[in-house]
Amino acid sequence: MNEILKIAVQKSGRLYDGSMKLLKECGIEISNGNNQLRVQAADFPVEIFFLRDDDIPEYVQDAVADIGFVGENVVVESDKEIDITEKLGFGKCRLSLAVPKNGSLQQPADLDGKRIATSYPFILQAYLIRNKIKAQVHQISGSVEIAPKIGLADAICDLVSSGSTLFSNELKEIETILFSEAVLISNKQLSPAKKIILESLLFRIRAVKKARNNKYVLLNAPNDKLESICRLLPGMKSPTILPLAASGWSSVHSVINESDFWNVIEQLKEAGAEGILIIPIEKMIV
Ligand code: PRT
Ligand code: ZN
Repeated sequence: MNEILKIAVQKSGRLYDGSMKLLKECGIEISNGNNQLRVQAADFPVEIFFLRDDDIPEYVQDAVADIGFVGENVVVESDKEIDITEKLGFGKCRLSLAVPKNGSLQQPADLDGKRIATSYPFILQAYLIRNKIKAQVHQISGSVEIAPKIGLADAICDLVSSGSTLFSNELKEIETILFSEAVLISNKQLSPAKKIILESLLFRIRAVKKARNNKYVLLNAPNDKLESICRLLPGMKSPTILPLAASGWSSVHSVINESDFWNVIEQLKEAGAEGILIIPIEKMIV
């Protein structure tokens, strides 16, 4: 029988859409119209298992699934024997300590002797030991942000993304304990055949991630400005330069990184570029 790689994905919740989008962009079409627990892809040797995110590390450790897409926060908290193989670039958040906005607690050391509510007791306890803070950890499974208001705790340790939950509960962040995003985790004893499928999937994931982080740029430049413009656009190897029908002008094509995108565009304009077009890239293989 041909091998199939079993992938665990969150059944519903914050990571579901990002996981399914990534698989789709990797050319893996899954139809989960009937809300099934497991679905086989038609065009790639993988089977998707839809699970609660908290169960994914254990299932991957125990080889119920071969790999999984899950938040790094859940992986670290679960402390299972698995490999973190790739960061996936979505589901970004941070696990932070937060305290009442107008209270006397200002910094982590002030938490000595205090009570902290969290759904991440393992990560929090390790942080407290590392920083020699003697606080009581109260494990609660949801709505951690209301714990100080109802008198259950003096501070919280919870996930933050936009910060609006903290804001509306009159809490402020005083320390980030962990930065997290969705990661691909793998079982430590994959068969050689499964490793080959995983390598092929990783190749596609990396091409998608790279494309998301880059944009294709097309612009017109007077020939006497080409040198300075090309210096701003190293591209994958070097920019492509094609003559325009109008004499003395060229069209320059290249790739720029999302992170310095606006900065580079401004510099290109200053250097004499005109008619700048920015186009999303679907896949990028270097
Ligand atoms: O049902 P299941 O157990 O599978 O899902 P779940 O309810 O345990 O998890 P879910 O779907 O809420 O989150 C899944 C994963 O998404 C988490 O493990 C994180 O890796 C990631 N993630 C990213 C977040 C957030 N951002 C996030 N903001 N998970 C939770 N939150 C919560 C946070 O706990 C707090 O209540 O959102 C609130 C804060 O958000 P802001 O935007 O107001 O700061
Ligand atoms: Zn969960």
